[in-house]
Formats: sequence, structure tokens, C-alpha cells
Amino acid sequence: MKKKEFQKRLKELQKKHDKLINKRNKKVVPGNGIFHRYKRPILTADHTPLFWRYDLNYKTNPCLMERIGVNATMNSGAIMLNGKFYLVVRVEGNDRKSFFAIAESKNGTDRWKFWDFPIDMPQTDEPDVNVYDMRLTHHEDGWIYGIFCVERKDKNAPPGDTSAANAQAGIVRTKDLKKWERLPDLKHRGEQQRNVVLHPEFVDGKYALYTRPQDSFIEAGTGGGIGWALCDNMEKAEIGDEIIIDERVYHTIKESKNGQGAAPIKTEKGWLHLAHGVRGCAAGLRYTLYMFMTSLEDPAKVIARPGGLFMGPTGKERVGDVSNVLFVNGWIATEDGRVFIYYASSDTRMHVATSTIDQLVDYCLNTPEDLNHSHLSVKQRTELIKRNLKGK
Ligand code: M1P
Repeated sequence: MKKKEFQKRLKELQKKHDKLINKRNKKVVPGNGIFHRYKRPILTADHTPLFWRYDLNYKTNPCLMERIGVNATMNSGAIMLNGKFYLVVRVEGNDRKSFFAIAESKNGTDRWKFWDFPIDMPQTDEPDVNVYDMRLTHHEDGWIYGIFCVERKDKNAPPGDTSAANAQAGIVRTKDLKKWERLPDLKHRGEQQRNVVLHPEFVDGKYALYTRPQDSFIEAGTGGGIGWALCDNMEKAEIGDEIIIDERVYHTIKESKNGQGAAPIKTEKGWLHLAHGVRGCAAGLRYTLYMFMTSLEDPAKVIARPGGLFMGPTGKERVGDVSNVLFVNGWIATEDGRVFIYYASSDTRMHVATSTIDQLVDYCLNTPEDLNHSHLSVKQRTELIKRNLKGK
């Protein structure tokens, strides 16, 4: 390619990228009264800076090729700091390695921009092969903790098995999202651990963790359910028995497995929890989001279980690298009572949905529970229909 052509193509790429990252987003109305989706995804692989992907030097890249491609931007932790919205995005390169990068926005719904450099994650003695799905918790001890999945090859895999993996909970902390201190991985009694989330307050003077014990990398097996365990110290985090506070249940949206989404949000009526539930079907695993609420006095005690899914993949969200998946590991509650839910679709892109504390509390306290039988579901629905058609 001639230098002139190179420069022309670069200008075109830059123009297209600027246009994309400066697009405004629009609420999809009228919505379902519980939350609003938005028209556009907030982050896609194309939102990552051109200088992450292209070598912009004519001498070393005369064809202006993408040298290190990005495949997906997904499952992101979220936090508000000094009035700005931040996501710790799981960015996946074309090499299938995920890493974390910060994106920020002033209004939480559009014009998200990545910081120039991804997070340079400090390593433990046993280097991570892959890292993903960081949950951020601004703890009352003053630190912002990030707990994420660290994946390494399963040491016990038989020879020739190149896919068996072991998942553990990696831990970092920061004050400003810039300087990250790596702490030892969580020690626990089980085989594998994913979807670990730190509760924002001390409970009985201890740190409290939501866990997801599982027997193998994909299957929950005899494990599974959202667990709860206390821990003395985050610098050498170790837990004993995990009490299951939200179990898997036959013929529900969380039949195969489930996992806590982000740190719960404190309200006057209790802690709001957002989680993912998984069921198997002919198309593979289907991931949807659901909510529950726990007691202010005892955050491990579930006080409301709205039945069924809160949000499931629809339209374009249904298709991607791992189709039929919605996943969440970040949400932000603002001081004025708004809630920004950052969810990923099909392991490919990030979206936002907005709601309010009042709406989500109403949803949790007034949505009937799943009674686990069709005839009881019909009874619930018939009561609603009768109330609505009174007088007809
Ligand atoms: O591919 C869907 C999701 O699969 C896993 O979820 P879980 O921990 O519940 O098994 C995770 O790898 C998650 O990142 C991914 O989105």
C-alpha cells in the first residue's frame, strides 16, 4: 500500500471509530415498568481503541492490518467514583485470553471510552492463564476489592486432555482503579470457585463472601448454588464451610447452576441481589438474570424470591460467541436512587439497563414466587386476571 493510501485508510478508520464511541444512546420505551433497555450496546470489540489493535506505523505495517485483534468486550464489574461511571471490562483478544480494561462514561449510558492501557495485573506465584468477570466492591474498610476468576490448566487432567481447567477466585484491591495490589487467591475447601463476590459491609466483624462452589469447571455437580462464608482477613482470604443461601432448583431458570452477579445494593427494605441462573436445553446452556432480596439484619437470609427470570436475552442479544446468554457482574446505584445494570449478551458485548431502587424493591417484594408446579402458576395468573377483569 502506498503511504498516501495508508494515511487515507487510517483517517477513515479513525473517523468511523470516533463516530461509534461518541454515539448517544436511547432508552427503549415503554419498557416493562421494571427496567429500561437501551437501543445500542454500550461497548463492543469495535469500541476498543484502534491503537490496541493496529500497528499504526507505515514502516512496520504498510497494509494497515489489525495486528492484535479484539474479539469481545463483556462481563464487566462496575463502580461510581467521584461522580463518574467506571467499568472494569472483560476484554477478550482474538487469542481467547481475557484481560481487564477500564472504560468510563459521564452519564453511564453512552460515550464510554477506554483508558489507554489495560490493567497490568500483578501475578501470584502461580501465573494466571486466563482471568475474567471481576466483581468490584467498595468495602467499608476503605478499599475497592476486585474478585475475579483465575483459570489455569487442571493439573489432574489426564494426558491429552487440553481443555480441563481449574477455576479459582483471584483477589486484587485498589483505591483509584490505577494502582492494583494483588492478594493471594481465595483458599476454600472445594475443588473450584467462580462468581465470588465480596459483601460491602463487615458482618459480625468479618468479611463476608458470596461463593459458588462447584465440582468441575463447567458443572456445578454436587456443589452449586450461591454460597455464603465469612473470612477474617482479605490479605490471606480463607473460608471454611459455605452455607448455600440460594440453591439450584429443578425445573427453574437456575436448574443447572447460578451465581451472584455483583455486590448487593442496600435499601431500607433489605439487600437487593442480582444473579445469573442457568438451565440446559437442546440449544445448550441458557443464561438469564434473576433477583432476590436478603435481610438487613442478616444478609445471608433470603426474604424475597421473585419467581422466574428478571431479564433474558432478546433480539440481537441472543446471538454471539456463546449464544443465549445474559450475564451480569456489575451494577451501580446512584445517590438519587437510580440503578444502572451493566449486563453482557452472549459473551460478546456490553449493554446497560436502567431502573430505580424503588422499582427493584417493588419487583422483589411483589412478584409472586415460583411455586414449582404449572397448576400453581396458573392459579397465580388466574388471580391476577380476575383482579384485572373484576366486573366483567
Ligand atoms: O459462557 C457463559 C458464562 O459461563 C460461565 O458462567 P458460570 O460461571 O456460571 O459457569 C463464565 O465463564 C462466564 O464468564 C460466561 O459468561
